[in-house]
Amino acid sequence: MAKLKDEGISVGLAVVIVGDDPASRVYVNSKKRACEEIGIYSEEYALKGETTQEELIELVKKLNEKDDINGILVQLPLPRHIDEEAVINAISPEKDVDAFHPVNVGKIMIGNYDFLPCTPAGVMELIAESEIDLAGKECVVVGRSNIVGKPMSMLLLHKNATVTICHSKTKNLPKVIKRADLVVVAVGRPEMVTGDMIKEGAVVIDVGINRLENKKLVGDAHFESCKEKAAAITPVPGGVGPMTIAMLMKNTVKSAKLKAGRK
Ligand code: L34
Repeated sequence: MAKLKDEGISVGLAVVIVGDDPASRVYVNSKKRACEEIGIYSEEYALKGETTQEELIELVKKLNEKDDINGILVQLPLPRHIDEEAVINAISPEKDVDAFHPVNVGKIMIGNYDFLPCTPAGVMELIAESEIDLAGKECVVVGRSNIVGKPMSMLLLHKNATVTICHSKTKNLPKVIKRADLVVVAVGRPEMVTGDMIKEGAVVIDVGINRLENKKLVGDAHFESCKEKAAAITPVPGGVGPMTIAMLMKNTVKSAKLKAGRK
């Protein structure tokens, strides 16, 4: 960051949160803290739950024009009366550090992109750091959300994996998971993948974050039973979640660099 400052590049992130979802509050606070730690200027816009879609889009448009802001993050989920797609579409693709805008989604499909969505990017970083070679590997992604499952599958494909995407209509899910060399679970169902479902020596990446009634935080994989058979497994908490935040920082810095390059 000091090097960027020397080059006259400053980095700024706007974080927008609507309503008072407790989990969103925790994540947004972590994002702001990460900005502080690495020297990114950040602004928080905490809007009331009753905020209208028009008001939110108005704010996004204002942030699109703001010169000291390189990244705009509208924390999801939004209250039900707001159309998330309309809000995402309003974000300038150059400031879309979540990579949710259709322009950025399209670029990822083609494989020539500026930003990757933070959670799948964090997973790829963990895989690379663990020196796992994906070429020709059987990868099973459980969950097909626009935020995780779909882009995740595309990134694995870019690394030459053979990718299977599973969802609620998939027949015999345990059988599909069993053939995976690497399984990514992102469905939001506490501990649904158990040790008996995975292949010996598989890699398990757990994207789920579920808070149980006793306040305990668990993933979509049953850690204790999977750990016995897996070659590697990500814990919850302390696995994919913090990587998501790290990748947001990376995207925001990249956005500032790209802007400097365009000048
Ligand atoms: N726009 N909305 C937008 N961008 C995102 O990238 C997100 N996401 C998801 C929800 N909505 C979003 C996040 O930031 C999920 N997510 C996220 C970020 C951080 C963590 C979890 C999810 C995280 O730091 N998890 C901690 C535990 C935190 C706790 O105590 O609840 C962990 O160690 O996993």
